[in-house]
Amino acid sequence: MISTKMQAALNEQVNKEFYSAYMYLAMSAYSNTIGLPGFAHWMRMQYEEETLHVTKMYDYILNQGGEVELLAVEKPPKKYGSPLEIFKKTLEHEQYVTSLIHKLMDLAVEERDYATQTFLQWYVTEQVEEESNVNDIVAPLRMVGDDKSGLMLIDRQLAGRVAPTPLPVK
Ligand code: OFO
Repeated sequence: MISTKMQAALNEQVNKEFYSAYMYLAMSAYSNTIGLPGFAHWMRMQYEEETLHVTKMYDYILNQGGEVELLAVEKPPKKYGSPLEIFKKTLEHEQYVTSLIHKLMDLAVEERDYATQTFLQWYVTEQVEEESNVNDIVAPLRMVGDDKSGLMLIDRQLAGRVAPTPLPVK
């Protein structure tokens, strides 16, 4: 069982995860438009991963006897600037999501909601990985700068990202 306040907070986070998915799909489309198919693929995989973050939380609310309320998803921007700016915006976004997860954890601790603390630990760990993955791309992008061949090499590497493993439905 979860409190009404926790239920509302988790529903908010479902919405934020939906926004993440939506934004990465927009970044994928944009990357295609500017001729970077590897970037577009990476962002498409990130979109897939965010949808898993959505449904994992959705399932948890239902499993705790709560009510899911799907809120309106904000429209993401259409353009994201240079290849480096795309990933700098990605990093900023993931840092923001990490702060949201930490706020949720604070609430779970305040409410002595042990089940939700355990559940959220998965997201805390996931955010460390998300930020680290993006940092690993920002660093070489900074290094290559405007060098086209360096950029093409990174694009080819990003094209190799594998699809996320589906999470079990509970
Ligand atoms: Fe759901 O982790 Fe990214 O936003």
